[in-house]
Amino acid sequence: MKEYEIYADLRVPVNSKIIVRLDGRSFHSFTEKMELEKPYDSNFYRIMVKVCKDLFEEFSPIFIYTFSDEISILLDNVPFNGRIEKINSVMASFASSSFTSNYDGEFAKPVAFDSRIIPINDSDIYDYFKWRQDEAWRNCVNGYGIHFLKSKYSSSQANEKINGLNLSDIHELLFMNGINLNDVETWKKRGIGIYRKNKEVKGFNKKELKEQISYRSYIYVDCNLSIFSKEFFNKLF
Ligand SMILES: Nc1nc2c(ncn2[C@@H]2O[C@H](COP(=O)(O)OP(=O)(O)OP(=O)(O)O)[C@@H](O)[C@H]2O)c(=O)[nH]1
Ligand SMILES: [Mg+2]
Repeated sequence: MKEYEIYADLRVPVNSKIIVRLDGRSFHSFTEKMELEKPYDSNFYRIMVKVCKDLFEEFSPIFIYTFSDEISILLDNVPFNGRIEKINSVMASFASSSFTSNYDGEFAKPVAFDSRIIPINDSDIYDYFKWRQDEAWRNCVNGYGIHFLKSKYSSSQANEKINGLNLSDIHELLFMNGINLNDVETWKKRGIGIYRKNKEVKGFNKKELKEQISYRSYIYVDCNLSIFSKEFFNKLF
């Protein structure tokens, strides 16, 4: 019967980098049902960051980027010999379990993440994350925009109104009504990055009988990301 497992041998090349992108399934209705704060729920983000840290510890990626209900994981050591079914299913279920175990409260039904694999050349990594960060910004402007319009109009009127506006129109509309997106926290506008950083550790060299400084890496959660640049990624690998 083994020959029926026709997708089991699908692999990505193990000597290349890949990005795995996870996305919460039907999180629009999940967040509605759980009555999460709009447009940003700090506790939801705290849990998404915890999921990212769990993923970081388990799969040792180079970089993880998250905003809204999505997580992009950049890996240079492709796990599971590059087996696509295995990578997608394990990563998605790992994230779902982490999310569930870190959430305080009962769900109406189990949560799930979907997963896709994007093989990527070094030269395209910046473009990929720039694309997602631009999306985080669009998400932020639209999120604040629709939240504001829904406070003034019915849901359908608000949706109709926002569809006729571009990003700078929404920015302007918010500004005229006392909401300055420049003052909004950076993580809402640019997403959150998780990567390794070095910290100084002071020790004592017993042989040479003197103080010694060494460096130890730790997982850093960057809630104050700059707008992505090529240099940012050059420093990561
Ligand atoms: N209230 C609230 N909702 C959020 C927050 N972050 C994400 N969401 C919701 O998560 C949704 C994510 O969008 P999508 O991934 O495009 O839609 P989805 O419903 O998850 O559908 P699929 O991904 O296609 O299964 C957004 O539309 C929001 O409704 C938050 O901080 N607060
Ligand atoms: Mg989703």
